[in-house]
Amino acid sequence: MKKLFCLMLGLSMVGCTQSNQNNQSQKEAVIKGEEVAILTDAPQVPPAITRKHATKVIVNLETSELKMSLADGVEYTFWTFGGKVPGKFIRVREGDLVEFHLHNHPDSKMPHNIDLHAVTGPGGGAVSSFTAPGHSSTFSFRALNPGLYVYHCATAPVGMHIANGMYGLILVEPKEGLPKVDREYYVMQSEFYTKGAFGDQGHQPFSMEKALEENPDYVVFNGAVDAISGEKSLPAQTGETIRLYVGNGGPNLISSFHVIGEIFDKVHPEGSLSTTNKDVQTTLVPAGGSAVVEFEVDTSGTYILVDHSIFRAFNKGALGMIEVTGKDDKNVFSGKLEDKVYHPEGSTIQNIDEDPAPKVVAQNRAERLEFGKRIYDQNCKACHQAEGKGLATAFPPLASSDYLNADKQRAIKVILEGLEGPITVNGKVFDSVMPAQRLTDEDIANVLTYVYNNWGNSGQNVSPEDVKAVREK
Ligand code: HEC
Ligand SMILES: [Cu+2]
Repeated sequence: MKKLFCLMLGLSMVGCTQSNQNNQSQKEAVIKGEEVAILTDAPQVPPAITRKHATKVIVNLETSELKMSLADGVEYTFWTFGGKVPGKFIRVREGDLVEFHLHNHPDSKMPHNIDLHAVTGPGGGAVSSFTAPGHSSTFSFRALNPGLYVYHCATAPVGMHIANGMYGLILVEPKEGLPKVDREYYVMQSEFYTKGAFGDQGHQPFSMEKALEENPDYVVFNGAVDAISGEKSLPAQTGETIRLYVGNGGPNLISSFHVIGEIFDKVHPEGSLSTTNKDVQTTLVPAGGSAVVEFEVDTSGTYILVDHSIFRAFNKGALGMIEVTGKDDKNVFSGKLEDKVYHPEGSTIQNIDEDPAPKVVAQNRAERLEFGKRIYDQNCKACHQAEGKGLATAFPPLASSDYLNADKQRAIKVILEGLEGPITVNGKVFDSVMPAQRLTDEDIANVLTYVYNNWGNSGQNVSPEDVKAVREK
């Protein structure tokens, strides 16, 4: 009856036929005032929303195409929302009316648009926001459903716009808000497909072939290798609760998101804030999807964020860090209590059995250093860390290493044959195992010359003949 009445009056169907919930958001349609959204670059998240009513929120986002670093020595022309990859984090409240202004920088070569998964409406806003270089488009939408949503460019070829970096997250906070936590961070995984292999230096163009094969060279958090590790690790203090807004821009891969050494106390799977899983080790983040994870950090140390499809983490870049400082809780974790060499009968140093890399021959010293860096990044960095810093008691430093600098022949032998048993490096004892590295004489000469000529080392040079001499001994 009511429906009929509405139709007769020619009123909108929405007001007449839909459920309580929508009646409520209808009530909220009476919006008070307006505000301009604060947008942030990853890993920062805009402040929590404290207002208790819906409002009109104005979002200004600019697309631009910029040459930036994808990895040490590797450049890529990124297409961006807001000048960084991932794009700016947008935070609104359920019921808000979002007035979206998409500006495409005049220097852009491509038109761009935006499809926000938080939008109810055709294309998620894609058609309405299609914008040529040097133009702006405006459209608005009502944030009906709370949750953490991906947005991305949807201009043809869509895959290419996403592969070049055009994605980000928009959080629609539920009306009642989110529980307070000590820290919130924005982490977004994605892949890059380059003409060259992982670590190949210089400017790398996009490879359509590899994108079609879904075989990326890089899988990264926040748009570059090491964007959130080392000096750029996410800081936290023991006893704090951390909330990570995790997105996956894809374009192709699903992430098995995991934090080494932590258990997620809470997961809102697939970005659904109305669903909570507890005590989770690894959560799937689909391409074009998200998850919100929360955990308390009880004891200090480095906690490593990975895609647990683990070759992506250690060989393609999908690795980040949370650096937790503060009081340790020995009741939660003791740390290493004892370390002894374990020698089962007949054990020998293990060989990592793979074919040596194809031979590239350095023509001069500059090339030897350049190729050496590549070998280092691919073969040594996983253990000896960036800039040869080493890791706690597990991997000795190569930076300013007295052990390394004292004896070139011995260093060559370490790489050829591996090393085990106690050694002292810069006054600290390491008692571990380094597997023999299957590298050519040329590669060993390159990597050692690179290491010797960086990070405060002695500046010695190592030639393939030096390596050959040690190998033949
Ligand atoms: C799987 C981890 C791992 C990889 C990969 C690795 N190392 Fe090591 N390396 C170690 C460990 C562990 C030791 C210490 C062994 C011991 O305690 O006897 C070591 C020791 C050394 C040392 C002597 C100690 C020092 O700090 O000067 C040198 C030199 C060295 N590695 C160079 C390299 C180079 C160059 C590469 C790459 C071609 C490489 N390592 C790859 C784990 C690794
Ligand atoms: Cu685009």
